[in-house]
Amino acid sequence: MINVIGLGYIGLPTALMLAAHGLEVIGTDCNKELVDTLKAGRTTFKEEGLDALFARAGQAGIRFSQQYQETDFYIVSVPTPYDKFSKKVDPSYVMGAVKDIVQVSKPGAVIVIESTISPGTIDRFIRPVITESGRIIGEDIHLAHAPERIIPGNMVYELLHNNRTIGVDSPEIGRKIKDIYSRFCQGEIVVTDIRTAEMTKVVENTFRAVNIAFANELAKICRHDNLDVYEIIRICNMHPRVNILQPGPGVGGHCISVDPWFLVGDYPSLAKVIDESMKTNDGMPEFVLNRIYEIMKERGLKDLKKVGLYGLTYKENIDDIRESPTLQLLSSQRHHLAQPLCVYDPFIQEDIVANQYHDLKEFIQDMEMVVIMVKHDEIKENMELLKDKIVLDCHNICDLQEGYHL
Ligand code: SAJ
Repeated sequence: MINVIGLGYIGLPTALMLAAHGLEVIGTDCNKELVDTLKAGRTTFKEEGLDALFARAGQAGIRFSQQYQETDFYIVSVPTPYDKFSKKVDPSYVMGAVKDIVQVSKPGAVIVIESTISPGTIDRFIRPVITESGRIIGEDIHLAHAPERIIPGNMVYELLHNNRTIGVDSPEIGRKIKDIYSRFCQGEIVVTDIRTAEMTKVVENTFRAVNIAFANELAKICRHDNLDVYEIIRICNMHPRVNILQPGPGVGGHCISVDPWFLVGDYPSLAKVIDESMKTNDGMPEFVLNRIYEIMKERGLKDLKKVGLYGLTYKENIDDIRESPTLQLLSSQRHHLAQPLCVYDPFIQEDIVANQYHDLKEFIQDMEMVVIMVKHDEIKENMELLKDKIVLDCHNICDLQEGYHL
């Protein structure tokens, strides 16, 4: 039996996928409300294909509990927040989970940590937790790191098709873990050591963050000279060895906007390009805010209540607002003591910010200027609503005659 600890964005789909592929699974989470919701037959967030997978796993007999189970295989996918000031990962949830597992685990149990951790976390924080409990690593308990790689918005597909990395202390445990993930994973599964697995995960997200920062910097350079950054990137990407990502209003989510900071936090005198890149990305919401003020001045707009931000989530077609560029922009605006801009997002039903709308038509009708912060399909399908509005398109999705770009 597999006990999946932590049923959030990663743990839940992983637990469901394992159960749907014939393994006995119990999902554990300390949040009673979350466990009750799952037991009542409802998923806890929106994701393409998740409800269908939930139904399959339910038929296969998946169970949910607040209790850790006595078994010999654990997957840990609890949150790893980071400290904004020290830029270091907070491993306390992972440490807590491992501490609780060793109280109940069977001899020789395997603990696979899927949560993203900074390189060295297992040696520095997790191994001591096990040693202090009196258990011997490699005999009573085996540790592994199999970092998750699935992208919100396409998680179910990527769980099935992405390649995976498994970091272990011994090839034998690597084979055992590989057998389990192979039940559903159609990608290649690489077995390596734990330090390498920790590093690869953070490096993958850092690569993407640096590439996006490069695109954002190009957007600023092109703005300075009134050049079309999208056309320039499109043409450059026709070169066989160039692949530049897209500029945007900021980088959100709990991965690309967080993980690279672990390297800056741990190697401050070495991670220079990464540090600058993260600062560039973090500066984008403020850049958009200045663009808004600039356009308002040019068009003679005075009333901030007539300026609306379309989109609150950190990216398109999902309901996750963690580190969202729109929230960052609103927070910058608060520093300027300005009246808050209006906001609308089809994926956010509850009121989480001031001046929030819940109906697209009403929102656009009330605005003179609309800023596209998130490229949800909804706005792409309703472009005609924007025809008499001043539009600042931060994603190059509108066919703008007279609109504005980043
Ligand atoms: N973004 C841009 N320009 C782009 C692409 C993205 O500005 O060209 C912005 C998005 O709008 C968003 C942010 O970057 O605000 C992050 O979005 P994302 O789609 O790039 O990535 P995440 O954070 O949703 O998921 C990433 C993925 N990592 C990589 O692709 C290397 C995913 O595979 C990881 O599993 C995930 O992080 C994670 O959990 O670590």
